[in-house]
Amino acid sequence: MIAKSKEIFQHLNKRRSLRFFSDKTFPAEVIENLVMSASTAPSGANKQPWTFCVVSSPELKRQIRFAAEVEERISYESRMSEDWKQDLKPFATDWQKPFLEIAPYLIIVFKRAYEFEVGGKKHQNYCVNESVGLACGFLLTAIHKLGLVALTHTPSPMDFLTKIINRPANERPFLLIPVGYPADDATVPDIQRKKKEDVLVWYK
Ligand code: IYR
Repeated sequence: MIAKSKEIFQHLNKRRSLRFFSDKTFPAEVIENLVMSASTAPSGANKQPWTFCVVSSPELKRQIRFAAEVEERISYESRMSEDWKQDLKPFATDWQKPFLEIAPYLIIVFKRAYEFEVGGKKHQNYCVNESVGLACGFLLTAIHKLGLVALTHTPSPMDFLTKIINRPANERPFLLIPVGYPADDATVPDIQRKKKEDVLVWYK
């Protein structure tokens, strides 16, 4: 069990967020299996308050990239604090998001704040952020296990996604996750994970 748990850690420790994608694609059925893996996550009162929208249409990807870049440009130029921009220096990010057009699939995860009952009355969901966060964790793990890469992208604000793909009023965008293969010349930032003594506290 110790050896197996070490293997799991070593495997998950190899996962990296990727910003440089290849346009190489893979079967849609793979994405469907990944989404259904995510949808096995625990959720408040088992309400499964998530919708995974998968965009492969080049035209929609183009529109999403354009709208994201409009918002990101404003964010980098005026909305983000100096501290924030300083903290992002190791990632060398800017407002340009070509990966939104290059990656074969964009999974747009929506959280469902409430459901519409018959008759139109609203029924609240519970622990929605926790639940959808867990489902996204499952999704990233499944993507990594398969040898594919992803980016948990949060253009801000994200409401343009609701409009472009025409989502209902009970859904709000949660994460935009391009999925695919890394570009041949992909690089990742030189960053470290925290050590055990900085993240784990025992009470024996
Ligand atoms: N949304 C911007 C900025 C950004 C914010 C965080 I928090 C990051 O971890 C990385 C980037 C962008 O995607 O460039």
